[in-house]
Amino acid sequence: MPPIKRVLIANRGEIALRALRTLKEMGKEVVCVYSTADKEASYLEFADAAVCIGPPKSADSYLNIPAIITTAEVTECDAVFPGYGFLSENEHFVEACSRHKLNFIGPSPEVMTLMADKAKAKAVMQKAGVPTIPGVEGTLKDAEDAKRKAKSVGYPVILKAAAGGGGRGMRVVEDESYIENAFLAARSEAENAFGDGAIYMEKLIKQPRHIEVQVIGDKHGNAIHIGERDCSLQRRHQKVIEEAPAIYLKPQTREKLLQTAIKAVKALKYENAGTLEFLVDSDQNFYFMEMNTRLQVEHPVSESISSLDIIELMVRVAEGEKLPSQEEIKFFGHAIECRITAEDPQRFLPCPGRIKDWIVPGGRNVRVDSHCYAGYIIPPYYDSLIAKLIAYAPTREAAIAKMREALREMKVSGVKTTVEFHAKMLENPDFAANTFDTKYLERHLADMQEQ
Ligand code: MV4
Repeated sequence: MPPIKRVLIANRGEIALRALRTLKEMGKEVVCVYSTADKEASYLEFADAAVCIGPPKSADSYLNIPAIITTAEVTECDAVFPGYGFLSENEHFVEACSRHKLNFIGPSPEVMTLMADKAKAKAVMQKAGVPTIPGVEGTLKDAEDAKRKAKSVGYPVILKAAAGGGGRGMRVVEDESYIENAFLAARSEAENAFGDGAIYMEKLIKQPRHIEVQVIGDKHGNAIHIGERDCSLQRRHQKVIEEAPAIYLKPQTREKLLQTAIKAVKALKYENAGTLEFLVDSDQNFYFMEMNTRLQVEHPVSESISSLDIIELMVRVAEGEKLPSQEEIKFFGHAIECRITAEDPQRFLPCPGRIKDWIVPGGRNVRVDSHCYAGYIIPPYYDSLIAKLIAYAPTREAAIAKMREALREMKVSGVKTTVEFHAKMLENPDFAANTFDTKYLERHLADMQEQ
């Protein structure tokens, strides 16, 4: 693989700016694409070229494969950086890149396709010796099949869409009286959401933690981990706060988890950056859940504790370079990320519009990843993430103190944001004590908002 000269960033917002920074630092040229809704984005000025690829709707711009490939050709790019969301996990896009001799900075379309089918991914992981959630192999034939199999798995069970992720097409079933209706509901929901009604069954893990491992593989069969992240604080399957490392894990569990992740990456011959998601139960058992074949929103917390630039590693791996050895990766300290969104904090409804004041915190080990500025208009067409605030310190306590101060200094007016909500969360005793699970906000949001 020859060195990359010119990269098209097939994304928008904070991650487009994040990628542009590393690429320019590496001496690469950068081409940005944008929709007409994003023509005022300030990062477009930092690119070597910026090309409008269509109207606001994602389907007509950031998801428009012919428009993006054509732009890459016309501007003489030799590589594409996908970011997260949009086309980042679209195997047809990866194949189109390769047909047009564009180096896709990410994994192969084959592994992408495999991991997109959650039931197949689970079977492959099981074969590789990765612990998976107890349940039934493969997908369910019909409601009758679901009923029979739930008996052997034992209630409560959970039904999941094979094409799913993000909780859609998912149903918890407490006892046999609900199983048939739950199966039919899950199947039609999956059918509508993904055009694929395939459903599989697992035992329900109670009060789980969501802990994921950042991995990266190269073209030479090497694989390393960049530690784990705890993403247990979620609302409606949207992550709210992420941390690294996951102090919930006992050191022995952590070591086993990280080695398991590397085993999986090697078995898959996985290339480039990815994340293995696990559920961890109250007895420190961990189970593989899904693999994300892309860079994730929360990658900065892993960068903080490892001093690595994950996008730089992704580019180097795509150029055919060898990864450093695991022993060379050193971890230190604790990092917390707050996802600040332009949302009504009462009901978490998107709140697009013009930002009036934009004052962001700074100082030692405070990182703000954002494409926003005073006067910027948040378009209503895309996700509502306006800034990722990352605090890094030697200990979790010190990182919490740093984040509290950072949030206190953050002043955004003109649109509603979740800054205040995050400030409350960082004062929350359960957060400080690390005694929450993935359902915490579902249970406590109402009383938190009364305070
Ligand atoms: C589970 C589970 C409990 N037991 N599977 C949610 C999204 C999808 N990726 C899988 N999810 C879950 N699967 C078993 N067997 C609980 C969840 C879950 C969850 C997981 C991670 C983070 C937040 C969550 C919120 C609700 C449910």
